[in-house]
Formats: sequence, C-alpha cells, structure tokens
Amino acid sequence: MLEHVNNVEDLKKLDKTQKIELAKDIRKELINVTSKTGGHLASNLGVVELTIALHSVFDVPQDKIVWDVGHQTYVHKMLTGRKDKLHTIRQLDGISGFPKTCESIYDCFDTGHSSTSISIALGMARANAINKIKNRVIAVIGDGALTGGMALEALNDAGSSNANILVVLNDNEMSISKNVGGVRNFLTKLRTKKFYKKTNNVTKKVLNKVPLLGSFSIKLARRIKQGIKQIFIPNMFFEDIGFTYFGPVDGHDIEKLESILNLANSQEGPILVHVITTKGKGYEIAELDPGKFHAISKFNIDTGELESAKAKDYSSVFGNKLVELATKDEKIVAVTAAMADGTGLKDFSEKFPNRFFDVGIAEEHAARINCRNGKTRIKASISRLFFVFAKSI
Ligand SMILES: Cc1ncc(C[n+]2csc(CCOP(=O)(O)OP(=O)(O)O)c2C)c(N)n1
Repeated sequence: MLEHVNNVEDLKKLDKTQKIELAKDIRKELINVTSKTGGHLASNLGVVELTIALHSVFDVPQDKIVWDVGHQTYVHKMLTGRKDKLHTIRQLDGISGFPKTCESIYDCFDTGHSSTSISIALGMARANAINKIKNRVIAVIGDGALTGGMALEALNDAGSSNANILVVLNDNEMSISKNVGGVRNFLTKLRTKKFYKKTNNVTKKVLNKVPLLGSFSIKLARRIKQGIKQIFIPNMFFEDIGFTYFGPVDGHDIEKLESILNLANSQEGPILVHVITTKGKGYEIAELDPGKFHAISKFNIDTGELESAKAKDYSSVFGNKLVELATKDEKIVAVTAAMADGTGLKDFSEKFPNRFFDVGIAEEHAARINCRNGKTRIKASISRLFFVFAKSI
C-alpha cells in the first residue's frame, strides 16, 4: 500500500482497510530504515495510526500540525512527500529527524525543544483569528512533554481564551523512560475511567443535535455535558481550565481516531483530544523496552541488539564517577529532567533510589531545586543540562 501513497492526497483516497494495510507497511519501513540509520523508532511506531488519522481529517499545509519535540514526525514526513528520502534521515545532506520549515511546506515550525507546541499553536490560532483565517491549528503533544512548564503555561492561557486550538494529547505513559509526576497520575486516572467513553457518546449525541437548536442551546448543551462529566470525574482538570475534552480514544484504531477528530473539528474554542497509544507499537522488542528504542543507533531487527556496542561516552564516565562519589558521600543526590539514561544516571537511580529525583521535562524547575538545604547539597547532572540536551535531540 505504501507504494501507492506519496502524499496526503493519495492517503485521503484510501478506504479504511487500505489505511490499516498502509499502517502495517509504514511500520515495516520505519523498522527497516532506522535499523540502518538509527533514530527515534519507538515514538514513531506509536503514532502511525494517529498520523494517518490526522492527515485524513485535516488539510495540511493550510491546517497546521505542530508536533511537540518533533522526534515523532517520521510518519508525517513519509505521508508528505518524503517517503523516498526516509533512508537519508539524520544523514549528511539527508532529511532531518525533526520538523524543518526549510525542508517542506508541511512542516510548519522548527522544533526539537520539548513542551513548546501548545504555545506555538496558540500563537498561530490567534493570528488566524486576527486575519480571519478559518484553518485549523493542531498541537500534538506527548504526556512526557506535557510535564514541561511551558506546556502547562500554554494550557493555562489557551483554556481561558476563545482561540480555535486543538490539542491532541498522545498519551503512551512514557517520556523517554516511564513518565513521572502528578500530571502522569492524573492521566492514569482518566485512562482507567472506562465508562467515561460512554459519557462521551452521550455528549456526542447531545452536541450533534446542537446546530438545529441555536446558540442558547449550544451553551446549554455544553453545560449539560460539563455537568455529566463532573458527576463521573470530579476535578476534571482540562474541562475546569476551559478545554472541551474528548477521549480517551484508542490511538491505534484509525476509524475511531478519525471519528473523534472530526467531532473535535466541528467544535469551536480550545479542545483537547486524549489519545492512548503504545510506544514501540507493532515491534514487540521495542514495545517491551520502549526506553531503549526511544532513540536508537543501528540495530539488528531480529534481536534488537545494537550493531556496535555503545562506546564509553561522556555520560557513562560521568555516571560511573558520580556513583563512586555517592557511595562515599551520602549527601550527594542526583536530579534529572526526564533524562536518566541520557545523563548517565541510570545506575545511580538504581543504587540510590532515595537520592535520585526525576522531575519530568522541567529543566527550569530542576535547576531551582538545585539548592543548598542545611547539609544536603544537590549536585549531579544539573550543570550538564545543556550538554545533555544538545546531545539528546
Ligand atoms: C526541553 C527538553 N528536555 C529534554 C528533551 C529530551 N527529550 C526528547 S523527547 C523526550 C520525551 C518526550 O516524551 P513524550 O512527549 O511523551 O513523547 P514520546 O516520545 O513518548 O512520544 C525528552 C525528554 C527535549 N527534547 N527538550
């Protein structure tokens, strides 16, 4: 099927069975290519159906899809005219592993830094409103990236606005490694409220009737909807701060995804669609160890083993030394912003779990908790954030 799909126009002509076939072909190609080039495999395997659904429902480049971090855009690149260049990804003179406006009109913003997509999309949505442009703006953000302060600041701003912004939350319970923190705990509660889907169906039926009833009834229907949700999920954060929430929806079911995205597309104002995906989906070895396959170098497809053993790098030297020092000095603790592996702190986290703090993708916050308190001194990887960040993307 992939042979017949070069761009989004080709994709839009496919029926539902053909799209499922396409998803399989895309996965095969992602695994093949990244086994030779290295890359962000697990995150891309997780968004195959989501990317197909987004490009089926929306019309890029008029509609804008802002991908948070941007490491999960390989499928988007394949569907927007760059399928034949995928094998050059991250190579000299090849295509980038991240969205690049100079590479394609379908990449609407250059990203790499996490937690920026809602701010960018909100800016675009406000510009649309001023210029009376009707196009949709969509931010696709992972649950990991949602732990970043800027994402929460943007939700705060967007929720109280009337901007037409759609936030698609790609929730796979993973940052690079397991996601952490209160936002993670809140999302877990939402995910496990299965009956909430039924509430959503009621909502859908109510809202579908709304155009017949006029604007007073729109407000009334929204209130009813809000009321129903509040009964089932008290403290429904997204709704409370002003977003219309849809979900959770199975992020590997293209039909359901298209249906919920169409529903979201028919609404005004700030909307959030909560999508549940599996990092590494469809490649068992990556599903079992999504952290390792988040960003991987060349590997053997059958075994998942790296082609060349990882050389001793700066991070491992740093991590080993820190473990050595921390063994002698119990005042040493380590702080990381969702980068335990990338900062060489995995060993430390296993040996000294009580002295290890993963604060989520929150470097600014991490730097601030790096302070003296009596005899305890928080050292560790803070001073290396910028090195580590540059390396990680
Ligand atoms: C500010 C910042 N800190 C750290 C990183 C490194 N980083 C890249 S992707 C990622 C995890 C993202 O998790 P999530 O948003 O859930 O996406 P997923 O890969 O799980 O789909 C991290 C920590 C970054 N890109 N930017």
